[in-house]
Amino acid sequence: MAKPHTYKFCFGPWNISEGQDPYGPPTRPPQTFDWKLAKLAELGFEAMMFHDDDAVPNVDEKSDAQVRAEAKELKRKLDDAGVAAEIVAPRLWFAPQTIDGAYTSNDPKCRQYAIERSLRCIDIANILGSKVIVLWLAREGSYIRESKNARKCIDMLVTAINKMLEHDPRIRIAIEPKPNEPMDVAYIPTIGHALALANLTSDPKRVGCLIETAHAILAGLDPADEIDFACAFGKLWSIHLNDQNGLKFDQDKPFGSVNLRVAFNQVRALERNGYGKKGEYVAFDVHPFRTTKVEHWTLHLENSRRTFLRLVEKARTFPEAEAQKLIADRNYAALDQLVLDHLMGK
Ligand code: XUL
Ligand code: MN
Repeated sequence: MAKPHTYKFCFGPWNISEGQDPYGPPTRPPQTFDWKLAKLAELGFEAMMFHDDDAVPNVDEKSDAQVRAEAKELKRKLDDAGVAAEIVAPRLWFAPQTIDGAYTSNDPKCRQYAIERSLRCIDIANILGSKVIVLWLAREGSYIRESKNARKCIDMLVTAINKMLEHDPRIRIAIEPKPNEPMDVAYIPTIGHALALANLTSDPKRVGCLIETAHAILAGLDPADEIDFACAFGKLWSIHLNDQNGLKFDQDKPFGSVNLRVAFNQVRALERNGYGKKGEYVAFDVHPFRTTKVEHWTLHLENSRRTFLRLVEKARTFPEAEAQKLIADRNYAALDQLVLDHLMGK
């Protein structure tokens, strides 16, 4: 029997966050990037994920030469720590130019800004040795539907992605859909939308997706089914595992924290699709609770990995033959209990 593969894990500097929310200030003092990198390496995670300005702070204020020099400096740091750069994502929701959207802004100058920033993000990714650009299309949608022409916006998204594909013939783009927040309604809310959009671009095979558990739940979908759908196209290039308690704000809770069975089914889907065998990482896009003390600051990350690995064991020891018998007999009540008993342990 083939040896079961081991997974490689990853998180971003933003996942060691300070606890601010729309109603209150930070509850923990900020830590330096170097501290976060050291922590990641100490915890035995294999890679870090980046926004362009996590890699090169204040990227908009810097010349191309400066951006390259700083990216090279970061690459040296990562090599010294033995940590890979998983992905780089342009932060297209923070600058004044992206107030009314980035690629789909009604202002052509702002759309141009978003495209230029994305091309720079690719240059940074190349220096860091990362082959995937993640696009969380945060502000591509509307608060007021009449404010934008959604049909034109789809063309604008395609134009922007084509520019990126043209800029670098090797880079791949993984779209991370989310149905809402910060927008009321997003143009690319699900994996189906992301992969359909990929087909409109100039090189569909280089446009895939990243699934985030919380985002799928916010869309009213089961993240395990989203995983199987993306994998049927060979297009799941990264994953943000976390958890979400229903239709609320994006909670980014530790993996499995709300619904262990939904988490189990995501792990099963990853296992049956051989996720990770082509070098893909398991990333945890999780945040500490606001109440977290400084000395417990990385527990949400360690716990997410621990839960993931325990669920891998549960997936690999699932009584498959017994389950198949119950499926053949259409005895789904017994199958339901078989799953629960397996998860709870005897
Ligand atoms: C937002 C989100 C982002 C992306 C990266 O909800 O998940 O952190 O993962 O831009
Ligand atoms: Mn995410």
